Amino acid sequence: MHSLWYHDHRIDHTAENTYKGLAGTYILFNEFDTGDETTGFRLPSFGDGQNPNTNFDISMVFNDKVFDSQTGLLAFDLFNQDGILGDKFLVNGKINPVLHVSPRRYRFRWLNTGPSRFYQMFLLDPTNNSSKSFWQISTDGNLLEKPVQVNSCRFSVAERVDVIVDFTGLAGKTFYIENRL
Ligand SMILES: [Cu+2]
Repeated sequence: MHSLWYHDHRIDHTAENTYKGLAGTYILFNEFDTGDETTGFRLPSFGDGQNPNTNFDISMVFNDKVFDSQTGLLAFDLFNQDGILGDKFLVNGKINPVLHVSPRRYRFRWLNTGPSRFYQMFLLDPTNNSSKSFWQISTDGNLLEKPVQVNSCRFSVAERVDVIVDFTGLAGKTFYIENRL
């Protein structure tokens, strides 16, 4: 067990309350997946989870939302039972945020909190429109037996994938995490 999450589960209000942001990540380490890249599987270090100089293990909570064009407030139709597709994409509560990384390996813990959209994420180099490959190391079940090199990851609502992206030798470059579903 590694990348877990929790959210409000009030009956008939789960989607709405999660949509409002009542959700969080819950990370577990053990003697193999230690959070310290000098021990165990040597996955990128978690550090204290804050300091960008020691934290190379980063949770990214993806969701998409609708904002009322008049008020700018979050919109959610309580009577729509068919789901909702947002036109704004958020990571950790911010629309289209930027993450500055060092030219090294990172672990990204990707979670889709929905409420309805499936994602297939690519790491895109906009200068030549190519996608950069990376390593998938888990499904939302657990770590995979071996890392798998992929060009994209697909994950549906409430699912998680952990990936390793190596930015070595890519100083000064920009990449987009792009959903193509
Ligand atoms: Cu749940």
